[in-house]
Amino acid sequence: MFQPRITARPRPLIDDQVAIGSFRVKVLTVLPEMFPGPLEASLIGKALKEHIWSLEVLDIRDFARNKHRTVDDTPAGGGPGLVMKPDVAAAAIDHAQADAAGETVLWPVIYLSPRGRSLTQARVRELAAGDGVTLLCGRFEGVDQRVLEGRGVEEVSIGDFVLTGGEIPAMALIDAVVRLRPGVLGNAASTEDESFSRGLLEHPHYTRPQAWEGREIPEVLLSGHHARIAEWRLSQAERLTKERRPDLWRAHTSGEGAADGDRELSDAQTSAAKGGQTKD
Ligand code: 4FV
Repeated sequence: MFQPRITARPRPLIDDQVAIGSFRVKVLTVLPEMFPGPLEASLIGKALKEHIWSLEVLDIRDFARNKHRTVDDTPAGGGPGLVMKPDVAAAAIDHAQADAAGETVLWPVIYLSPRGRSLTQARVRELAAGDGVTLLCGRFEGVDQRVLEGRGVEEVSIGDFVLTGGEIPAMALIDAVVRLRPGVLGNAASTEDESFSRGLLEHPHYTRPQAWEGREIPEVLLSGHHARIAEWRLSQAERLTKERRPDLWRAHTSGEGAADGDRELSDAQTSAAKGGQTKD
């Protein structure tokens, strides 16, 4: 088993105090200094301090095989840019997927790339119901295909555009997953009728003042008539989804859409995903 050359200063982000039930995130990157970055702020940052989740950042260069810490090489068949070397990427993945006892952890390894399957709230929910995730961040043309196949790596995209690296997509995925973990969002209710929770886009939102630049809050929202308000919000969500996301509307009307809506995962659900053991 390849032993990584531990850099002189172990990463302060190695969170060895992983609490039971804590969601474990392992990030493989050639730019470890980008983390935790924005993940240290606000609710996600608070959850990190409270060990609701843990972050371990591994520098892929620590798994390079030569003294130049080379992690990439020119593309076979020619062409621009560089490709991440399979042996180096695999060594980093194997190190990440080996828990303290050297057993292979069972959580997914995800490579963030524009070629990936689009990240959806449904996939985020699945990930949040698990124990953890390992995220491989590219910085080049890509990663050698053989390591993706050889290690069963799942490719995920955060959108049809090209970034300079996978680190920001990794942070987006972490934020989306961790916010569904118990105890992260103040009032759990807020995830219930948010975008995609019912396979629909969210209805418009309003707050005081009642009139602003000659624009009024829709009367129904001030009526106190909860059934009519819910009905108005649903009709708005459907209208917006039809207009802006015919793909979502098709999925929604063909019953494919989000099944049971999003709600903060109860401990029972989280542990169910863990195969039944509960904390209490
Ligand atoms: C990306 C995306 C993305 C492509 C080349 C990193 C960059 C570089 N990742 N969704 N869109 N990645 O643009 O996930 O390696």
